[in-house]
Amino acid sequence: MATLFILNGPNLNALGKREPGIYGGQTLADIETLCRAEAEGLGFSVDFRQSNHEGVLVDWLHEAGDTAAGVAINPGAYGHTSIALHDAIRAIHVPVVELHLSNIHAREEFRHRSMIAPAVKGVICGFGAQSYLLAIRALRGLIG
Ligand code: CA2
Repeated sequence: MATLFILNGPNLNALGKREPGIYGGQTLADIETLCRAEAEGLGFSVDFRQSNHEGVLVDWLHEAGDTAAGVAINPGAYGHTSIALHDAIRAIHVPVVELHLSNIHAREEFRHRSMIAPAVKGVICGFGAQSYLLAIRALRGLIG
């Protein structure tokens, strides 16, 4: 069974504990459960990971390039800053979809820019936990 990597960046381990008005009340474990059900229904297995460290996310993208069918990434705040994540996505040859829980364009100006958006196949934001499920469906279409 082909595997989707679902990667999560800094502070997403704190979901459900604070800021429910912005990010929803679900924990990352709740979102992982939803992603597994969605992906398995589409014939994929899921490797779901979170790190607060930029270099770890870079390593996981490289690993995905060797072993995964596609990647959905919520880069957290590194999406706004990280040339390293941009380069890592450009370096791999599997489809990558960027996602955010919140609508980053409706928030502070510093969240409007995504450094990785030019390197990914597409961007989904603003749908809460549903953003993850939409990203999985987008990958299904990209992988064919
Ligand atoms: O909307 C998203 O998914 C974000 O990627 C979430 C990031 C934020 O920096 C991005 O701009 C948009 C934040 C991750 C979670 O941060 C928390 C902060 C307080 C309480 C719980 C989580």
